[in-house]
Amino acid sequence: MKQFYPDIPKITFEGSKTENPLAFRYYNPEETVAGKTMREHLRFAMSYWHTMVAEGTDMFGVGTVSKDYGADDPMQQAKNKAYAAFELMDKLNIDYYCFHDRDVAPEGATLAESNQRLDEITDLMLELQTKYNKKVLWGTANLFSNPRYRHGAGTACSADVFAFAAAQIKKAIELTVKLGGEGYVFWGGREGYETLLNTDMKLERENLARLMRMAVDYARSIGFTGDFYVEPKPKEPTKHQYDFDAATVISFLQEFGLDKDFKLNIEANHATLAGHTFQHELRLARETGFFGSVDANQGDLLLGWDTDQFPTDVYDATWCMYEILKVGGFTKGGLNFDAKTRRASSTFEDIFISYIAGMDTFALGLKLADKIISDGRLDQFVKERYASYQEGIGKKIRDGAVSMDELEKYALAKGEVETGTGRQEYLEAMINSLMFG
Ligand code: XUL
Ligand code: CO
Repeated sequence: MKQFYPDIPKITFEGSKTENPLAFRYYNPEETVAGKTMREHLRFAMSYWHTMVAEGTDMFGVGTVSKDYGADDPMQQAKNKAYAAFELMDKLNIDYYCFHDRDVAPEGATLAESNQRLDEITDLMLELQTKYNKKVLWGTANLFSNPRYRHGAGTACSADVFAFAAAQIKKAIELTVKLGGEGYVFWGGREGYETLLNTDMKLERENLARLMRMAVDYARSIGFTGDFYVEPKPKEPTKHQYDFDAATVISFLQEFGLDKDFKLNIEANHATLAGHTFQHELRLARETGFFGSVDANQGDLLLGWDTDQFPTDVYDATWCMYEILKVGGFTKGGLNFDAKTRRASSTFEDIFISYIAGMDTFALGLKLADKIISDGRLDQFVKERYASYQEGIGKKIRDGAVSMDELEKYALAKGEVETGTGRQEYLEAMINSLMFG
C-alpha cells in the first residue's frame, strides 16, 4: 500500500540519552507508573483537523505545507487523508483520534450530499480502525467554518440555522456511534456574540441549552453510551463565548439541568486565554465532578490568541498529570493533542517530531506527578495548613453546626489570631528538587 510518510519509521522508545529525533525519550507505552501502563494513563489522541487538514495559513499568509495527499478530487483527497491518518497514528503508536465531521469529508452542495460523503468516508475509516486497532476518543461537528454560522449555530438569530446545526450534530453523533467513539464534544465555536447591541442573550443561551438537551436525548436513544463534553473557551472567534471557562460552563449546565449529562474537556490554551492556569481549570473540574477529557496544547503568554502549540512545558504537563492522577485517571477521556506545528515548521517530519515532543512531555509529566504524590510532602503541607478545620470550632464550621452568635462568642474570647506562613517559596524549591533531583 502507498505510504504517505515513507521516510518516517515506526517511532520506538530509546530512552532519554538518545539523539535520534524520531524516537521517544520518556514515552515507553508498556512501562508501569502508579499501577498502570503509560498507555493506559495517557490515552493519547491525534487531532484530525490540525494534523491532517490544516496547512499553516494565518491572517497574513497562505499555507506552508500541502495536505492534498497527492489528489485533486476532494473525495479522493479525503480517502488519502484517511490512509495517511492511520499510517501516522500507527507510526506514532497513538491509539485514539478526534475529528470534526468536516475534517474527514468535504462539505457537499447540499446537506444530503455532505451526509452521503460522510457515510462513504466513515466506511473506510471503520475499516482502517479495525486494520490498525485505533479508536475514536471523541467526535464533533464543525459549526463554525461555513459562513451560514456567522451568527452562531445553536445561538444563531435564525431558526433555520439552528435547524441546520441540529441536523449536522445529529449526523455527527450517528457517525461517532458508528465509529465506536467514546465521547462527543461541544465546543461553542461561534456560540457567543460580537456586540450586545444586536443580541438577545437570554434567548441565545436558552437555545444553546435546548440544542444540547436534544443532542443528548437523541444520542442516548440510538445507543450512544459515551461521554458528552463541553470545551470551555472565553473568546476567539467571537468576542465573548458563552462557554467562557470551567466555572461558567458548570453554572450553565446547572442552570439548564444539563449537569448530569455533560463533563468538561479542558484545553490548556483556552485556560490561559481565560486568565487561568491550565491546572486551575483542571482542579475546578476535578473537585466539582466535571472532569472528563483534556485538549493538550500550550499557548504563548505574550500573545492574546489561541496558538495551539504542541505542549513542551514540563511544569504544565506535570500539574496536569497531578490533577489527573488525583481524580483517579481518565475513564472515557484522554489527552487529545489539539495542537499544530508552527507555520514555519513546514514538513511532515515536523509533525512527527511535534507529536513525539508532546507525548514525551506528558510521559515525563506523568512520572514527575507520580513522584510528587508519592513523596507526600506537598499533600501533607496542604493538609496541615487547614488542620484547624479537623477539630474544635473548625470541625463545627465544616459540619454546619455553628451559628453566627457562637462564632462571635468564640472570636471575642479568643482575641487576635495567628495564621502562620504560606511558605510558597519553600514549596516551589521543594518541587524543583523533586523534579530535577
Ligand atoms: C478551538 C478548539 C476546537 C475544539 C473542537 O479552539 O479547541 O478545535 O477542540 O471543536
Ligand atoms: Co480544543
